[in-house]
Amino acid sequence: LRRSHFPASFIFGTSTSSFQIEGAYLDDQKSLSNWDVFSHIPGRIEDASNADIADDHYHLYLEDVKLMASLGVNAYRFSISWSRVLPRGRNGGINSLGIAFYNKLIDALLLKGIQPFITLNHYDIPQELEEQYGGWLNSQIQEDFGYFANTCFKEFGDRVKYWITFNEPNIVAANGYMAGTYPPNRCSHPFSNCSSGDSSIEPYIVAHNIILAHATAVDLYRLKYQQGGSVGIVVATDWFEPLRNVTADYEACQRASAFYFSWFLDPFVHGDYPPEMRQILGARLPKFSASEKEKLRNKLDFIGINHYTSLCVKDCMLSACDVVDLGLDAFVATTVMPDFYVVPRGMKNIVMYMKRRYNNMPMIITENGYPQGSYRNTTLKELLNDKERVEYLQSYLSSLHEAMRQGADVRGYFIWSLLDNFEWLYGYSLRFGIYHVDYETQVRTPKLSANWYRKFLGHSKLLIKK
Ligand code: GCO
Repeated sequence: LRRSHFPASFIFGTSTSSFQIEGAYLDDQKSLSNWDVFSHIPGRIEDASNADIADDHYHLYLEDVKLMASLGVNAYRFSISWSRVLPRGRNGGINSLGIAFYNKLIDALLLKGIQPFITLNHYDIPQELEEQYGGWLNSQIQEDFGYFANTCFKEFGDRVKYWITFNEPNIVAANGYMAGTYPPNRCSHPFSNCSSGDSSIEPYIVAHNIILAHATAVDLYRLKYQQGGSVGIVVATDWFEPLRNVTADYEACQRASAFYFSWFLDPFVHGDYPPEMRQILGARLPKFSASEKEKLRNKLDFIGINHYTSLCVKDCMLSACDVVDLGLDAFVATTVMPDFYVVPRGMKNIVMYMKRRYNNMPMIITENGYPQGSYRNTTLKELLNDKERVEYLQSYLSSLHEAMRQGADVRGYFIWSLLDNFEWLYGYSLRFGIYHVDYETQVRTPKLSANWYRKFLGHSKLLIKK
């Protein structure tokens, strides 16, 4: 497979997020985010680390832009730290120092011919919003998010043409309010490590607010500005395969997809939550009023797909959130990350599913990547020689290409991630970068995969190790 098999205008990039790479967690008047606070609670992060410094990208961004330029990518997806731009939310004024940082980053990218793709919200929100009124549980956040989005459109929109409102809101709702593992750690299992919460309704309230907040932001973008760009949302996807070749398992896959990601897409295309969810959840699922349905209509310019793995599903005929019974041993454990299996055909399958269900709306693969871990005592040499990652990326790209040959309207592909970084609950113990980061010295070193991507994209100069 070659670069030339994809359209010339195809977007090839790398992805990151603010919390995972920026560090500088208190610099230049930034306030604490919910993830800053959470990661400092003992016992929450696997390796007892935090993202106070992370990749120090806040100070090293110029070097990181150079890395991207040397790869030959034409796009970069990154997120804006809400607490850097609006440390006190809507009431405290715009932090010009935060704005200046993103302006410098955007200008440096454009100078190298790299299109900025901005994610407005990639998990982290100002802690103050959580404390003031309960964050995503409160409909007030719709307006706060609108204010934040509007600030970004106003400050950056003259140069930025691709916007993503939310990254993986399905994970925010599920991990924050169902499993209770991400902030604000709400759930109703007495045995787990979460504070109070009601998993039978809260995830759905949170989702409702996020979906309406997306529509609010898109309305602002389209009605207030004529910036000529597009706005999408990014969902986390797994491809679900039936464990047995029986109808019950096929239906279980349908339910799994509905509850996992169609939850956040159906409302914008079909005007309501997936039928499977409405049927199973009944009154637990909030309803869209007639005017809200109107507001949601046609509010996506593209669908962002984060795709890494596939899972097997077995029907278990239980309650709503238990419909996904994962036959985990059905795929051979292939990576260091739990539930992460290498199943290239999943890429084509998920894209074809989206094509069918959403009338072939433009799609962008906003994340695809491969973890390395220090569970296995990995040496620097092994980490740099990441042939498994190269094989993974090649095989998933081929699978994506097959979907495109079958008519799927895919516009771009981003590798997660440019750099090793703070991998949420795993801290620094999992490494997704195509550049290795030494967290003591902040030295970035290209892995085999960086050289592969660069060759694939058509740059010929070799990246020399420092
Ligand atoms: C996301 C993802 C990323 C992860 C990546 C690897 O929210 O988009 O969680 O931030 O780092 O998916 O797990």
